[in-house]
Amino acid sequence: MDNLLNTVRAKVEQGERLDDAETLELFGCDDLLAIGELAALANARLNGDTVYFNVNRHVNYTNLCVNRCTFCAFSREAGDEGEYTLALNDILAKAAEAVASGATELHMVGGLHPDLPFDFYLEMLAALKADAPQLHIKAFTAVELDYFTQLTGQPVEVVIDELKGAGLGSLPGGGAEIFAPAVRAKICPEKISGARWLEISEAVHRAGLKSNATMLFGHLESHADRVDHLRQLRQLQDRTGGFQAFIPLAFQPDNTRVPGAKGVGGVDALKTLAISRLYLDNFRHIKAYWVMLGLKIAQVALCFGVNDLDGTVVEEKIGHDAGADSPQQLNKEQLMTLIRKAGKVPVERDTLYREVGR
Ligand code: V47
Ligand code: SF4
Repeated sequence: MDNLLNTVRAKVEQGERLDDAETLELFGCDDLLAIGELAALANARLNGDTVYFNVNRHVNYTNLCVNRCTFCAFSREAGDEGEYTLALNDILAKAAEAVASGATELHMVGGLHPDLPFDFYLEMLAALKADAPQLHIKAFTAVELDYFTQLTGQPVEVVIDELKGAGLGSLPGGGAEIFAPAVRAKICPEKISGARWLEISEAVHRAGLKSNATMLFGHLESHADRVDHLRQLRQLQDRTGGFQAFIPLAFQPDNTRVPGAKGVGGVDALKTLAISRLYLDNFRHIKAYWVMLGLKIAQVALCFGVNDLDGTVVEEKIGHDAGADSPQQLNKEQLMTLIRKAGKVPVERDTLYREVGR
């Protein structure tokens, strides 16, 4: 292990890439503090002491979904208890609240609704842009974009152009899950393949929009599956440079149908965040999504290579339906205190990582 850690240290110091075998070995290494220190070093070179956050609001417009991923406690079928679809006026009211609270971003994703036409999404974007032009709309995962191609019969490039024309600003990173087909077949058999997720992300970047990338971890995947996932993201980022942030999402097991899955402990979460920082040398931002990690682990992650804490969120359903015990929202002062108490400098950013305030 000392050999491994010395090799990784030399590579970090010289700005060289980790290879897949080294990265797999790191997942098996018990020296969490050494891995974290190396990740912190790699992060400091890119971002110094700065930790970003934003003031945003999540809106999940519907939980009806024609896919029934076994890890998802959020989705419902028509007629199920708790199913909902927000009316356009409800969505506009939430956007107005977001503006009043100083938000710069609306983060909108939903289930694959069985009946809503593609025009609904275009109208939603146009109405939001008309009502709240100051909000950046980060919306729709690659999974939803693929669904829109099925609804319209149009290629994804056309779907992206229409969404962009209606006001879409960028894409969040959901739907990536874990690319390994054998695991995908168990946790999300109806979802698009990892290859299609990557293809759509590439089309998004070619259209001039930024997006994020996620990895759902702590269910049935192996360490090798995680490395495979990271490898494919690093390769695509080499081609496009269109990813802004990588967000490892810690699996929440309650109310899900993943057999035997227990969720993620703090050591695994911190190690996965740190290794992501070390391997993904072409991602400037590694985000600790406090909703899934819990506030304490998200704060400690700031000393393990992480430089972004996401946002104020306000109303979160996907993680909380699956048992996340984090709060529903944080205000700006709480986020800044968390960051300061980790010895870092909080910087409010907009969606495109421009400074809003320091
Ligand atoms: O794609 C679903 C995940 C994602 C569970 O881009 C679960 O800035 C844990 O992508 N346990 C949606 N995770 C959330 C997401 C996201 C969140 C914050 C910021 C950004 C960003 C993106 O949530 C889904 C899926 O991977 N998810 N169920 C669960 N039980
Ligand atoms: Fe539907 Fe997304 Fe939940 Fe899968 S993760 S069931 S696609 S809402």
